Amino acid sequence: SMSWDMYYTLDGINSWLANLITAYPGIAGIIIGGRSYEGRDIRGLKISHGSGRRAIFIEGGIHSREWISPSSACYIINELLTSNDPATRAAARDYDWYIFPVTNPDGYVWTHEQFRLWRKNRRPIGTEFGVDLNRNWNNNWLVAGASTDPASDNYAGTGPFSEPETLSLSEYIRSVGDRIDLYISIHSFGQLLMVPFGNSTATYANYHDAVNIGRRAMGALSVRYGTQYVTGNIAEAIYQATGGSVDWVKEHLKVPLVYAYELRDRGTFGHILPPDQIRYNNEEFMDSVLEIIHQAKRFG
Ligand code: 0X9
Ligand code: ZN
Repeated sequence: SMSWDMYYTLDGINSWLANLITAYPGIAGIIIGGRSYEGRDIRGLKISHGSGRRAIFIEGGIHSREWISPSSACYIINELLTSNDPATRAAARDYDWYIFPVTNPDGYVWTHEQFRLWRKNRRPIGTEFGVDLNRNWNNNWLVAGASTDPASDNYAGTGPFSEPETLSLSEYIRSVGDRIDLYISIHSFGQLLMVPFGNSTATYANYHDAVNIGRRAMGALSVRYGTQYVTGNIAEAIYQATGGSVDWVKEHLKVPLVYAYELRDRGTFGHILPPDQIRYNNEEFMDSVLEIIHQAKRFG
């Protein structure tokens, strides 16, 4: 089983997932959200206690240096399969869960083997490398907070969905489609919970419900260790940035609840979050996801 005081490599995460499908046959199954530029599978886990349920979709590790993101996605998987907590067990049984801990596998391997702070994928573009996979989705592509310079950390790519990771993952998400009740994109750092859109503070049908549910979830997150998050629209809470996954999911699939997390911390350690905070971060994150589910039922 996974320990929550260290970060795992891609191989470590993948063999842990492989062990789970053996340990939980008929409940946990490997899903493949496509393939990376360098040919790695985008591997995830579907957890389902029966067919035809509404779905919760969780995408981690699109920015490879944000190591706490895959870890927290794995923690959710582990809780859904092993917890005895009644709310967790109900959540596991009530939904089909689609969880991809590492949606940028090439970048993740690069951060472990060559350069700890690598953010983008690893496609060569001229003499440079990498597209920011959270600027490459086909929604307001290149409109704000994105670069046309392949040397930039915010390079948006050669066109919308120019990258195999975003193209194939988006097709996978679309295949789950209107069964999705809740979509979560996990990033770090900053302790923020954000709702679409990335370039506009304009509201939409359930905008205020989404923010209210988010605020309550961040209240639940703070209970265990007092960790404070700020909830709000992306453009307001962090900066304008378009071409991100959550904007595409909200705009094109009309998913009712769509959130992007920026997990711990607020900058003391930043992307190099010490391993002794992994467990606390992941526990409080799980608390907040359960509260989103609980609140979503109240708001309908
Ligand atoms: O810049 C980003 O992509 C995210 N921040 S990070 O520090 N993790 O890189 C913010 C994502 C907000 N979501 C969208 N702009 N769609
Ligand atoms: Zn990020």
